[in-house]
Amino acid sequence: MASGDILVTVGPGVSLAQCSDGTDNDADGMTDYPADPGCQSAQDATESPNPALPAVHPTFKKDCERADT
Ligand SMILES: [Ca+2]
Ligand SMILES: [Ca+2]
Repeated sequence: MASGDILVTVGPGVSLAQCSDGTDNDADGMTDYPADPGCQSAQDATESPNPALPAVHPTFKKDCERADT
């Protein structure tokens, strides 16, 4: 890396928020706030849901399979 290369300097201790960096950081097909539901604001540090949302309840699925037999 060239010594003159500087990435993004926002301020001391502040990095560019994933929800405003123009990249689909968590690869869910949606990029940045407000398109990505994981972003609570454009300043949200991550695109991942916070807290993570359980997609399917394991116990619920087990109940369905049991009802099927
Ligand atoms: Ca992003
Ligand atoms: Ca995303």
